[in-house]
Amino acid sequence: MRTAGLLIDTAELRAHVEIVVNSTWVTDVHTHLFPADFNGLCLFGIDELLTYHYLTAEAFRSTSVPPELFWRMSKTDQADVVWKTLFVDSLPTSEAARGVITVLDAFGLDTRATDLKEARAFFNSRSLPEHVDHVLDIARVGGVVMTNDPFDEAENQIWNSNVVPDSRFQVSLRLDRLLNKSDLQGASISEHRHFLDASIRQLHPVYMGVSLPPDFNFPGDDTRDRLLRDVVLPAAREHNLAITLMIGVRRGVNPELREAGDSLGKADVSAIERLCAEYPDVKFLVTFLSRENQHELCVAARKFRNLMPFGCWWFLNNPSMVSEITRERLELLGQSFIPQHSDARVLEQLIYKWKHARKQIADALYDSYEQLLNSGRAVAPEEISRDVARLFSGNFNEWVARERCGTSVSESH
Ligand code: FIX
Ligand code: ZN
Repeated sequence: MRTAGLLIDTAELRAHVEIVVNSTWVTDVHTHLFPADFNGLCLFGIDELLTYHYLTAEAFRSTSVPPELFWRMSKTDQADVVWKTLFVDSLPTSEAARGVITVLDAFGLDTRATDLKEARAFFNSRSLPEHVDHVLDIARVGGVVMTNDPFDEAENQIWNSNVVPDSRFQVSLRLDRLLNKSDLQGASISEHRHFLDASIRQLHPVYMGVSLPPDFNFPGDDTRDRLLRDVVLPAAREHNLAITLMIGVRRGVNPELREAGDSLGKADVSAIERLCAEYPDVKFLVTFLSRENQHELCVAARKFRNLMPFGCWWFLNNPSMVSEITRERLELLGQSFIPQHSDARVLEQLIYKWKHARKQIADALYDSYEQLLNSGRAVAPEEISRDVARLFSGNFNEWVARERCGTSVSESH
């Protein structure tokens, strides 16, 4: 049996897995980030970090400031309330709160500060384009996929001003405003198709995406079904574009909390099985928001090679859940999944979301290699690099490569 060059010592194996997982560049397949030159759409700095909806939801549980007063405050005043409530008056142990600590620490800022003076001065002193480079570098993120809404006026204005986006920011075409309405909104099916084709030609997305409620069904007896069958799926086929489905969100459960007021519900994974079976030539990237759907998603992916599970979304992006889900996926799917996306809305969140995720992914991978070692197969360093490259970018690149049967799709842009 070959042992030369293999990692048979478990301490060495662990150290090696950590080095590879922490140093491999990742493609972040779903974010809400924008490049520096997208004006106000590029969010960064301590006030944006603290007013992230994950944190406002937590602050409302403990502050005496009622939501209607909070929303009338300036962003800096809101950030002060969140800082005092979650970081000064208590310990920031929740995942979202600890995330801010990880970010402050990465920049050498005082994580025990009683006010935000130092942090504000630091972020205000940064040149935004250089700051973007620095953050991507610290987080080891080689590229991010944006969420681009073709129905959004502010964003359209930027696209129509002929901006050339930073090539590290890839486009995804977000179709919530098309697929989550109860009627056709005064346009015909062919007009919707025409609009979608034009958006694809203008923006060159890497995929089309939509978030869906827990009661999403396929086939369905509703407008969404018609739009999927007659507009979105034919466009996916024709342009050879993958479709991303993010399933299980219940919007506006508490509207008073605004963006922080969304919740989740368990969905029906068999709808995805039927979709994948009926459209075997369309590639689907799928994530579910409910913990209860994760195991079924893995099993569905074993049945359909056009189904790629991705990410531990939103309420699942906590170390305990990331650990559980990643282990489940490794056990059921080998390396044929995308372990995480950041869903970052604020630039510096890339630092904490990826640092925290890498820790869980490294632990899960190490355990799987140790089990393999105990079963009789030691792994080689280059095999670990190959696995991590596949998980962090290879699987996604393969999914969005606009190729069918080995031929690249030529499209007139
Ligand atoms: O629908 C989505 O893309 C969600 O990720 C967001 O709407 C959500 O607000 C969020 O930021 C979750 O991480
Ligand atoms: Zn998102």
